[in-house]
This record gives sequence, structure tokens and C-alpha cells, in this order.
Amino acid sequence: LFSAVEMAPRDPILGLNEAFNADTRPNKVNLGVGVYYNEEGRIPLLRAVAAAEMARLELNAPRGYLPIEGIASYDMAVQGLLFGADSALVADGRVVTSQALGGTGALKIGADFLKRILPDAVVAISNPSWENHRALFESAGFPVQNYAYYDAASHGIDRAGMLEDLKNLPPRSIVVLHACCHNPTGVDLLPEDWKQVLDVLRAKDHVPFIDIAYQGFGDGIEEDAAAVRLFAESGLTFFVSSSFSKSFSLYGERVGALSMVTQSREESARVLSQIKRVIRTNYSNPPTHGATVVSAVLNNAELRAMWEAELGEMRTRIQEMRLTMVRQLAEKGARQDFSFVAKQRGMFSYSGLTAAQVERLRVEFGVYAIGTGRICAAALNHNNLDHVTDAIVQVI
Ligand code: PLP
Ligand code: TYF
Repeated sequence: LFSAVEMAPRDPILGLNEAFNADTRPNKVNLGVGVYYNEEGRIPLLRAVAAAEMARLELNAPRGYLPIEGIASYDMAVQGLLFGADSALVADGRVVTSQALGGTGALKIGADFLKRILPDAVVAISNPSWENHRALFESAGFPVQNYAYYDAASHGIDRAGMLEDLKNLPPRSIVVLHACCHNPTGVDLLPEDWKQVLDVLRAKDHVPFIDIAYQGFGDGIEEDAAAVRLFAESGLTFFVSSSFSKSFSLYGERVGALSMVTQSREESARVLSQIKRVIRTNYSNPPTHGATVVSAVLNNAELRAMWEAELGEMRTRIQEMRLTMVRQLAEKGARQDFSFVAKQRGMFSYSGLTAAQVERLRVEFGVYAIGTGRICAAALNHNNLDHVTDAIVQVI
């Protein structure tokens, strides 16, 4: 049965973790995977999360099956974060939200549902994008194309190319957009760009699929949802996949959600019934723990304030690391200007380092980055930054 099974390629990012773990050098640094590490180099357990978990343990709550679409108070809290506390769309029953297995699970449920209603559509993702976007939509049966996005020469956006590519897609294509903190580049659209993108999507009848995996890591919880809010006001029908992996530091609990904006309460009911069908035939219903904790935090004023403060600390620490990195590189005589790194948002930075330079960083210095030059700024701290900037100055 298995004799002809071929070896599948490794995930390039998660594969790098294995190499890092096997490295015995004490000063090794992992800037590969997109995970937030604190100043001590550890994945934090947020205080708000710990408090909600303690309260939950004390209840000795039973673990029955959840509804297929997950915990209702959780789904409502997700809607509040994405669309705003007093969203008219939500009040009108025009948003359907289902708990999902992380942002990835949300993308997969959305992709499977879309394949049923738009079987011949093309999916377009940014060039570059999170590797898994392409794989996910291809495995749901869609052809996946790139639209222009990053402009390496300016460390910015290829605005004209992006709009042109979106215009040239077949009508009714599915367009995956990063709401904020673009993975892998760290370069986001400006409010004015978003309006232009929206106009093209509307004119071509494309289906927007907004992926928001880093809400709160850019400029703030509300600020980072600006694109979602803009689309919500537009009257379009669209998808949103969201994740608490990073913003709650709950990576392994798999807490995310899929939301769809519909045209009416009645349409919402039909859409939800189909989403439930997709979930039922995949994993039946979602797990309890992560969403219970997130719901407890978001629906309790004290815990919520604590979480917002902790998320703010993470955001500020990353920004400080970006600034310190830029300063150190200049002080150490780097022959390139790295000031663009301080303008990027979220965990990632397209550093401009070449594959050969990234290779030297790993082999000679034990500094692990992605071959594209992507580094995770959220893994820098005051203890490892000196080694990282020394190494970068050596390889460029
Ligand atoms: N979307 C983007 C853009 C991401 O970078 C990630 C990263 O993990 C995800 C989705 C998936 O998030 P999750 O770990 O919650 O599945
Ligand atoms: O881009 C990253 O590093 C994160 C983590 O298959 C990740 O999004 C990477 C690869 C993957 C799943 C998560």
C-alpha cells in the first residue's frame, strides 16, 4: 500500500525549527518561525489567560460537545473585535461567525465552503504570502495565482502592479488579503490603498477573503481592524479568517474563527447551515479549552483590560527591538541602510538579506532566518540582538 508513497516536502518554516533544535551552539537564535518570544526568550503565558484558566479549573466544568459553530459568547466576542463593539452589521444579523481550529482552520473551512458555491473560481494571493495560503486553497481544489504586492527596491508596495493584477483576474475571483502585519514582508497597505483595492474588487465582483492573524501587533486592536471595518461599510459580501494564536499567545490551543458578512439575516442562516455541514464532515465540532479562555477574557472587563495591556506590551517590545536593531546596525557600520525595518509592522521583517547571506547567518553564526530574508523581529531581545546585528554586519 505505501511502497509507492513519495516523501512530501517539509514545511520550509517548521522544518527550520527542527534544524534549530538540533543545533548545540549556546548563542543560537531562531528568527525563523513566526512566534512571539518575550525578553527572556520564552513564549509568554499571558496573565489574563492564566487567570481565566485558574477560574475555569476551579469550576471543574464538564467537557460535553460544543455546538458545531463553537461557543456562542466566543463567536460574539470575535465579532466585536473584528467589526467593532457597536457594529450595525452585527446588530442586523449580517455576520456569521464560527469558531475554528486557529486561523488555518478558518481558512480551510472557508475554502471548502467556497469550493461548493464557486467551484470554478481562481484564488489570488499576494506575492509573496504566507506559504500555507497557496497550499490550503490548492488542497481545497482551487487554482492559485499571485497578485503583485511587495516591491523589493523600495521595501514597499507595488501599488500599480497590485491594482493591475486584481483587475486582470477573471471576474468573481477569490482574493486573499492580509488585514495587517503582512506575513512575510511586514509591509501593509495604507488606508488610501485599501480604498483603491476595494473599488477594484467591487468593480470585478471579486470575493474578498481577509486574513487577520496579528490583530493588535501592528498599531492597536482597533487600528489593525481598519481594513475589515472599511469592507464592512462597503456593503460587499466577504470572508474573514481570524486567529488568537499570536494575540493571546495560545498557539497550541488552536483558537480562531471564520466570519462571513452576508446581505441579510436570512442569508446568514443559510450560510451558517452550510458552514456547519463543512465542519461536521471534517472534525464534527471544535475543542473547548482555548475558546472558553478567550471568551472569559474578552467578556470580563478586568481580564480584558489586562489582556489589552499585555498585547500592548508585546507590540511595543517588538517595535523597540526594530528600532534598536536599526540603530545597532548603523552604529556597527553596516554598509546598507536598514531604517525601513522600523517602518514595518507586526512580527516579520523582510530584511533584504539574500539566501546566501541567510545561509551564512545560520552556518557561521547560528542565526536562523527564512531563505527569503524574512526574520521574526518578535524573537529578538536585549540578550540576542548584539549577536544578531554582529552577524548581519559580517555577512553583508
Ligand atoms: N494567516 C497568516 C497570515 C499567518 O501568518 C498565520 C500564522 O500562523 C495563520 C494565518 C495561521 O494562524 P494559526 O496558527 O492560528 O492557524
Ligand atoms: O509564518 C509563520 O512563521 C507562522 C507560523 O505551516 C507557521 O505563521 C508557519 C508555518 C506553518 C504554520 C504556522
